[in-house]
Amino acid sequence: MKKLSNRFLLLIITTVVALSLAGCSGNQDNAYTTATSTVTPPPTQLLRVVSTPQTVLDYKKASGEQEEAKPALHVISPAEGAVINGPVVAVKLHLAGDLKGYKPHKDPTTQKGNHIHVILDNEPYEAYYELDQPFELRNVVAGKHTLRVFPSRPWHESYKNDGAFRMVTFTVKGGGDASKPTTTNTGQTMANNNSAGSAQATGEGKDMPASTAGDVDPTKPLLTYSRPKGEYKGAEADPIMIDFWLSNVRIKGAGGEYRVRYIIDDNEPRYIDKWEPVWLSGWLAGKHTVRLELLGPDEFPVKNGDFNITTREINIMK
Ligand SMILES: [Cu+2]
Repeated sequence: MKKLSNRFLLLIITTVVALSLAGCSGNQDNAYTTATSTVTPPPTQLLRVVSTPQTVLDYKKASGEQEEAKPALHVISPAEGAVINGPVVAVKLHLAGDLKGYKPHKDPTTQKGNHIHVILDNEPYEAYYELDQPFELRNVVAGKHTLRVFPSRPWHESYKNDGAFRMVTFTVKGGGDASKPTTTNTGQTMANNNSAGSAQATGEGKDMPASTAGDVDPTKPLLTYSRPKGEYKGAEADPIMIDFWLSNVRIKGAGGEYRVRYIIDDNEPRYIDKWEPVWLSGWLAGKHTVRLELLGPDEFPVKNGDFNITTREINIMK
């Protein structure tokens, strides 16, 4: 919207300059040429789908058979349907399945490593690296909530095998202060709850009303937005990966009737028919919106709470 109005403003300026020059010379064609050559139009962002970047291919090679792991995640706490008194919710996960050496852990030198994506309601995820250390949600507002978790690789691509993804619904009574963000015990923002300034400060695009679950049916088709999120700098800003989780859905490319649609900024919608990451190149510096939708057989977004249409803001610094 902002971009459009900027472009519109530029058009007006160009026209005004052109008309005033036209007034001087009395030759409108000539004047227009002069005016447009002195005003540079804003560059257009032309995104294209590219192959997996070499750095990620190198990562995959280095992680060996872990790429074939089938991690199974279990949510010990909060239990499905739990009613929790007070604004603090302890998250306890148990990782099992065919791990082939897969273990969440942040390498202190590289600050990267396997981790679990933890999503409260439909907020951007937070990373959980050390499962033997506590992960707490603080200042959770009263009401019904969902928690979604799934294992992820160092470059944030999720594992997509059966059992990797879990969702639980729980209710908080006597919850926190909705004018303040919901955070983790380490101070990461889980939900901004519309408190002043913090969305800007974190750059995570968590500027949303007090976070609650909506009416999500775990047995119905569900798209879980995972990436992109937050800020991208330097080499990590190009290409950028779109990644998501699909539940109770067979996508078109696998013989089903569902499609994923994405819209970047105000651009033309594009479609994803395979459940795998999409790498996009050609981003311009600045803020962008990324919208992911799950479309049903009728080509309309599938209603399931508000989770099947998700828009995030990302910030690209170059
Ligand atoms: Cu991640």
